[in-house]
Amino acid sequence: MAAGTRITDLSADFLSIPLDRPLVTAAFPIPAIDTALVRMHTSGGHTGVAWSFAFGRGKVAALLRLIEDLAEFVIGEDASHNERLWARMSSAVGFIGRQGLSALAMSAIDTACWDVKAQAAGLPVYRLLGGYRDSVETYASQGLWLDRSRDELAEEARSLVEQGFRAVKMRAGLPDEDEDVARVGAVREAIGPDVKLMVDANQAWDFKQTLRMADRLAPYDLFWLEEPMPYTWVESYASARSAMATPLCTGESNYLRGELRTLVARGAADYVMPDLMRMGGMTELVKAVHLCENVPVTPHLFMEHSVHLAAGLPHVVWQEFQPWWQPLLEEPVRLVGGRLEPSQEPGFGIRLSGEAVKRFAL
Ligand code: SMN
Ligand code: MG
Repeated sequence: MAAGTRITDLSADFLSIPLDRPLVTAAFPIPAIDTALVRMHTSGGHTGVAWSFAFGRGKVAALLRLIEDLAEFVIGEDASHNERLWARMSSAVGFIGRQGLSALAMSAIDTACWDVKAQAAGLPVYRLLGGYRDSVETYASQGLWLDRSRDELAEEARSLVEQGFRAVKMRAGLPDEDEDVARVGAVREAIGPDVKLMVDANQAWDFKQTLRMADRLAPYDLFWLEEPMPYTWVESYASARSAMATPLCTGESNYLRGELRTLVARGAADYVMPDLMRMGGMTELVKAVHLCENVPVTPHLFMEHSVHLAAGLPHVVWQEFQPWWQPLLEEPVRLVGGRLEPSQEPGFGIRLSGEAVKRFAL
C-alpha cells in the first residue's frame, strides 16, 4: 500500500444545516438539511469527504448508526479497492436490504473512498473517470418552491438569471392545476424565451393528469417535465413519454443500477436523473451511467461530488445546482457563465470549513 490509502479511521457526524426559509415541494416540506457527514482518514494522511442526508432527525440518527456499523467492514482496508469494499458493504446489508438507508450509508463511505483514491493518484476525480469536459451545464434548483406567490416566483426567477444561470427548475403539483399553469407562465415570462425551464411535479399527478398538464404547459417550452407520476409507475412513464412532446425526466427516487436499467429498457425517460446516495455511491453510479448509454443522464443534487461525474463522462449533462452544503465548504463551487467547473485539485477538491462543521453539529 505504497499510496498510503489504508483506511485508519472513519468519523460520521450529524450536521443540521438550517435553511433561510423552509422548502416546499409537492412531496414534503423541508425545514433544514440534516446530514450525515463522513470523513475517512488514511495511513497516508488523506481525508476523504462525502455525505448523505435525510429529512427528519430520527432518520439521520439511524443513518449514522448504520454508517458506523459499515465502517467496521472498511477500516484497515485499502480505500482504492472501492469495488472490493462496495461488495463487502453490500453483502453486510444483504439481510436488511440494499435500498433505503443501506444505500445511503454505503454511498457516503464509497464516495469517500473515491476521494481518497483520486487524492492518492494526484488527479481530480473527473479526470480519473474519463476527463470528457472541463465544465458542465447547470440549472438553478435552489428556488421557485411551491410556497412562493406568483410575484415572488417571477422575482426569484429574474434574480437567478441575473446571477448568471441559463436554466432554472421550478416546482409544480399544487392541488389547483390552473394555478400550476399560471405559475409556469409567470416564470417563463420573467426569464424570457432563451433561458431553459424545467418543471418538477414531485410525483403529484396521475397518468391522465400528466398528459393533460403536459398539454397545458406546452406553450411554455419546457426543457423537461420531472417526476410527474409516482416513480414506480414505469409503464405509465413509458406510455406518457410516447404521447408527450415534452421530454420526460425521472430517476432520482430509484435505487441502485438495476432500477435505472429498467427505466431505460422500458423507454420510460428522455433524461435519467440518478441520485448519488440512492445509487449507493460513486462506484455504482458510474455503472448506472454506462447502463443508460443511449439516454442522457443528469445527476440529482450532490453537485460537489456529481459535477465530477458529469465532467468525466460524455453523456452526463445538466448537473443540478443545489447549494445546500455550500455553507460547509472553505471555497464555494465554481460557477462560471452558467456552468459548473469541477475542482482541479486531487480528489473531489472539497475542503471543509472546520468552523462550519462545528457550528452545524448537533
Ligand atoms: C427535490 C429533491 C430533494 C428535495 C427536494 C426537492 C427535487 C429535485 O425533486 O429534483 O431537486
Ligand atoms: Mg426532482
